[in-house]
Amino acid sequence: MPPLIVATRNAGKLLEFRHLLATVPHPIVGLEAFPAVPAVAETGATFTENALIKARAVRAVTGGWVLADDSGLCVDVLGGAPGVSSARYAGEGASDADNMAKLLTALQGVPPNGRTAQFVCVLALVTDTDERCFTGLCPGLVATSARGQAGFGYDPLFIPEGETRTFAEMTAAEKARYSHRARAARALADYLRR
Ligand code: ITT
Repeated sequence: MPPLIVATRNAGKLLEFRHLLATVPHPIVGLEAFPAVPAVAETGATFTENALIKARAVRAVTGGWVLADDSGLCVDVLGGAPGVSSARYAGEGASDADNMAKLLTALQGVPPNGRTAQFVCVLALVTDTDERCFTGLCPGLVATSARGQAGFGYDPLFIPEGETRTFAEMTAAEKARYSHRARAARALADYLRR
């Protein structure tokens, strides 16, 4: 089985993929094995467009089977922001802490029941013969302050539906019961096993 090259520079995502795709019949390889791969500009207007842009760019350099993830947090009262701009919500090169601080400020005064949001993950798989996307969604609420140390990105602020803890207060296996990435990865894994 050809290796699956995971086209991400986000260490938190790569760690989750190693866990979520542990049973697929392909070795999982990160971008550290391909230093020639340049940074890719995410110029698309949707998660699907950006996932395909990243996967195609890495396939053009590596020639291998490539999996790319575009994901983000869409907050209802903010009209879906930060959405596809989640990684750079507080500006180019912003840290997770900067992005969370901006989100908390944007939601100042919004009561808990008005803080509905969903995490979205689109996975693009590009192979010799195929281009295919898999989507996963996770509804929940944005907390009023950051809680927990685990995970990455907005995890300390996101409480998935049916829980009282944030993603950052969960183990990787607990987060995978709910997460947008786990849902998309399950659809991908089913496809790869077929
Ligand atoms: P790559 O493009 O290299 O994969 P990135 O971090 O720039 O890395 P995205 O453009 O897809 O990735 O941005 C997604 C952002 O959304 C990410 O930086 C997080 O801030 C947030 N995000 C996505 N999934 C998340 C998750 O499971 N938990 C917390 N935050 C998440």
